[in-house]
Amino acid sequence: MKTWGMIATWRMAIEGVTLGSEMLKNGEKCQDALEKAVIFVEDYPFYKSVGYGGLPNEECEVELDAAFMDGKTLSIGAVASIKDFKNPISIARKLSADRYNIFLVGAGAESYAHKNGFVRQNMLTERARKTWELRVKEIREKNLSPYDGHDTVCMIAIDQEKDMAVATSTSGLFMKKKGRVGDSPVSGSGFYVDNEIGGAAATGLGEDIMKGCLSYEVVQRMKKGETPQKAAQGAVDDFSKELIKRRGKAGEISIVALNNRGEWGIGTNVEFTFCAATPTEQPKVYIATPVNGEVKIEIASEEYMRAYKEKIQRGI
Ligand code: SD4
Repeated sequence: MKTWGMIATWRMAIEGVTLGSEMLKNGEKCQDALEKAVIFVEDYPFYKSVGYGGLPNEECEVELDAAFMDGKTLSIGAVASIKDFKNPISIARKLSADRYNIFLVGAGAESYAHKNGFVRQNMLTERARKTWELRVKEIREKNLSPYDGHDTVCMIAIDQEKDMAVATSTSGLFMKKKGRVGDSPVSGSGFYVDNEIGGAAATGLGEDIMKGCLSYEVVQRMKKGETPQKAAQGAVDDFSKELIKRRGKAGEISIVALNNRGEWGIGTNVEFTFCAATPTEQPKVYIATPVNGEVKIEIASEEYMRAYKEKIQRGI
């Protein structure tokens, strides 16, 4: 049997992974499977940290970051702080075909998207605006830290021809400063993939993930022969300790990894959900919980899935 595989961050990726894994099973390319899978997440209004319905910055604008990398050619395309375009992942993928100007930000990214016919859309939903208003009120009344509510969708895939790719898409940190960019569109930090080894992608506090170039680090650990699980968990543990030693604290960090044999693994320093599919595993949601230096990985129960759905659609 020819192998293929897909892994993605967070529960929100399951419908996309289901779509993408069908394509991989049918022999389609990993790049197409990833783009289609990420578009599903971007378009779904109740996923509040990616694409349409993503949570806004402190000025109530939805600024999005996305990246795409091809493991065969090492081509990269990325956009950051882009506003009012429906599918940032497709813009990032298109940029990855270019020789120069592969990472565009803000007005430059918007102008490129406009000239290349990408669909414009106001990405701020009524629901996201209400959430923003509530948060502003809470911050004022309870003196809370505004930075919270994040979840990037990151997906890595290998197809039957053993080609690999990775894609990320996010609205970044809720209440971020205008123009703030996290790790998700930054090569080596938010994502990395090399057909000859494997790929990794990160979610969590971008400010900390970037300090350790963690996706590249995981790929290099796999290059030395570590399994995706050992590489990802080892990189997260070692770097979290390093951050604590030098700075007194470490942000939330979770990483998904897939090697070029289609084996997957994850690393995390907080409870984290992810989705995976291979020829022998139906697309599933898993819950990873760090306990005493180990990570427990369980399949999400039907009750968990029901409660999640109810929670994301609940009135605000
Ligand atoms: C960022 N890493 O912009 C992203 C946010 C995220 O789970 O993934 N949060 O820093």
